[in-house]
Amino acid sequence: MPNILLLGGTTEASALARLLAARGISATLSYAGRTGNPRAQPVPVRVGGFGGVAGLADYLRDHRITHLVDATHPFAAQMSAHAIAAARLAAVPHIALTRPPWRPATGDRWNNVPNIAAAVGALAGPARRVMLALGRMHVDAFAAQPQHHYLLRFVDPPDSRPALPRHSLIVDRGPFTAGGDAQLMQAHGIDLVIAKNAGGTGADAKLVAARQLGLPVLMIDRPPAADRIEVYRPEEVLVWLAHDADRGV
Ligand code: 3Y8
Ligand code: NAP
Repeated sequence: MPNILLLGGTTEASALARLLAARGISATLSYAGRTGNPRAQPVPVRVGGFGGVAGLADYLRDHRITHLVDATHPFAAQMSAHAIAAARLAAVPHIALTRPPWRPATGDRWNNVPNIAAAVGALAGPARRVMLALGRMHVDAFAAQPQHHYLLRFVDPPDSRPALPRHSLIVDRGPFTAGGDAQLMQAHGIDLVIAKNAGGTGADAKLVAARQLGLPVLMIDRPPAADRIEVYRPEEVLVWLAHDADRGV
């Protein structure tokens, strides 16, 4: 009988959890514990780190996990690297459920940068009104460009005031809508949007809104892809599981 560990925190992970629950396939969804009240799931949930590669390999053995599905975010590079290493150590089949990177469409005004530090560097110059839709984890890096007014959007209220002298803070969780994001950008007089190339449908509203308003986007490219099997749709994970079952795993 399969017993899946699903590393979650994304729309695709939640969609796969629903498919597994509907088929009565045993699965546990794992959150890092980054947000206060993560979405409820139709399968058992565990929250918090595993304690590195060794901790995850122990978890796989101790809980008799038969398949490891990494459905974390494309920028969760450390978790994904640990998943590959721990699956190998524990000899557990591993697959990544991810989403293709966004590609610019007609009318998009993108400027691609390789990482957060390069995005900060690209902000040198006169004050602008910048929508920083990166969540809470990377905000402090932008204190190096304090001249701008930043519109911040966090999932949870921050424990301390963000270290940016001029900012507005929205506490809201996605998925968002293009209409809602366009209204937000106009209300705050935004003239530049900064986004991570997360891919998927839960965070692309701001890109559609920026296109509609003719605003430039500073797009942060995702870390280089790891050497692993990748699928883009939850149904493909079920095919992969069935294939393993045929091989009598
Ligand atoms: C804790 C679990 C689901 C998953 C929903 C998706 C869609 C809505 C849009 C903007 C961009 C951002 C951020 C975002 C979106 C989905 C998805 C997605 C982007 C939750 C969740 C967890 C997280 C972690 C969170 C990070 C943050 C990133 C906010 C739950 C709500 C900016 C990513 O300390 C923090 O505030 C941490 C924030 C990590 C920053 C980052 O580094 O990217 N995601 N987001 C997961 C865990 O503990 O393991 O609370 O329910 C999940 C979702 N957030 O089940 O329906 O993309 O799948 N998440 C980005 O795209 O750049 C918001 O504001 O426009
Ligand atoms: P990260 O930097 O790659 O991981 C840092 C450490 O956090 C990992 O080594 C691991 O700790 C722990 N961790 C990460 N994901 C975990 C999970 N699903 N279950 C248990 N432990 C986890 O990851 P991150 O960028 O902080 O992202 C954290 C979580 O937020 C991920 O689950 C990711 O999917 C989610 N996220 C979602 C979005 C989105 O837009 N949907 C964006 C970013 C992040 P140990 O080393 O102790 O095991």
